Amino acid sequence: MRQPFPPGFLWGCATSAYQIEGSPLADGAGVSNWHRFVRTPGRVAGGDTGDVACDHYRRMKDDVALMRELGLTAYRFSIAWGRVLPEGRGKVNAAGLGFYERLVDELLANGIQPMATLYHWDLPATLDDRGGWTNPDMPDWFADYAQVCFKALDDRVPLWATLNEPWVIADQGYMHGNLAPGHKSAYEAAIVAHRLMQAHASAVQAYRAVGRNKIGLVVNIEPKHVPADATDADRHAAQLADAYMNRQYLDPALLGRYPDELCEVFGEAWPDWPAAEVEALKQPIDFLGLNYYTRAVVRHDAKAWPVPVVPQRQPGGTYTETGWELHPQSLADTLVWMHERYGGLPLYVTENGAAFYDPPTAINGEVNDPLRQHYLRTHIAAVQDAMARGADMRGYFAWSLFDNLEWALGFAKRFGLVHVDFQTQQRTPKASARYYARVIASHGADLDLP
Ligand code: PNW
Repeated sequence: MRQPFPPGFLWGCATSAYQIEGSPLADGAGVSNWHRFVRTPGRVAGGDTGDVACDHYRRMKDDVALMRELGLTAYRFSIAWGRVLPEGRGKVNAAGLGFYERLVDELLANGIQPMATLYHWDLPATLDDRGGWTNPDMPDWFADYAQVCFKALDDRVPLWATLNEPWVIADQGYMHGNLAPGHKSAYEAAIVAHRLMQAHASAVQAYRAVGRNKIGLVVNIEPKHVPADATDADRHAAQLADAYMNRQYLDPALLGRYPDELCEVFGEAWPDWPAAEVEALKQPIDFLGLNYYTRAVVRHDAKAWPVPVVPQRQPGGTYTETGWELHPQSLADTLVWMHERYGGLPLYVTENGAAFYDPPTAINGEVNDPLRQHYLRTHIAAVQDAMARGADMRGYFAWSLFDNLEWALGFAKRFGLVHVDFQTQQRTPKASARYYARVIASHGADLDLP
């Protein structure tokens, strides 16, 4: 027997501003770090940009109608900081803020609960020019921006997330440099990690002063396994990888400390943060959001940096087009781990999905994506498994509503439940969207594949 989903459990899809909106400079918006990054030769596959993307900024009403057609009860989107504050701070741009007010009103009018993420990687360029997330003033600037959003929207937005995936921001933006701003410095990454958590904590504090709903943090967790013939070196390296990717942000936010292993991971680049500063990172939050895609089976490799591990491909494993192994059991295990380690907080799966390219068939324009349906079915079942094991699950958001700009990978990697023809902007719900609609209609009682 399957665990029934609790009443009020939310069924949603997730997106982010730069990946779908297009019109990046419309109505007085400021230039963002991503607007610049996509214009730096060699940064994004195919030279793709978010200049048009899914043109959601102009098609928002139709897109919400489509969400309603699919039966979504919730929608997770992000607010572009530079639309609200073109200079990053100071003057509020009412027209930019107005877009999100209209979006939220439209969602509510269609019975869809909004979850707003304040930061999903698009930083005003003026702040990037001041050192971006390395700047010690960033936490205050972020809290000021958050405050503007709370004041305008908290009467209508029941769920807020501060940051999307701080690990990706620090690791891919400042350590390895494949995402904006494209820096490669362990020194910067260590500082950025801390500033991000300070920003999160400051925004939560600001929320307590003015907000009346719920606020939480969204992290991506990737469990680290070792192969059956693991050595001590493999096991130790896996533990470092787990500290770096999975505990570096949650431990300070919820336990008020950093994992000890970070000193070893960062070496001399790890600053000796004052204890009081670290404790202040712990601010009570109302929920945790988990973005889960895959696990990794890792081996020690001294050449890898900053954590001496390399992932091992599993013979017989199923891999998506981003090279991620399909492993739903690890979603259940991760949710139970979060539940047990971080005090039984309400949990949402805030992203979960897979890139498979399924071209519309010429005959009837349908997009048949059996692998994505299988992915959804097995991962939603994993959420039930986690509930049976005690996790306090409140909702599930598929990534993503649309095929969209997959950051540095461009438009070629398609995560959407809805296919987007980027020439015509035609939206075609894939078979997985129809499947998900059926799951929602049965409130998760019917997960059978067609
Ligand atoms: C997430 N990793 O990114 C983001 O929140 C989305 O914007 C993105 O489109 C989606 O997942 C699919 O990639 C991630 O390297 C990027 O582990 C990288 C990793 C994880 C998540």
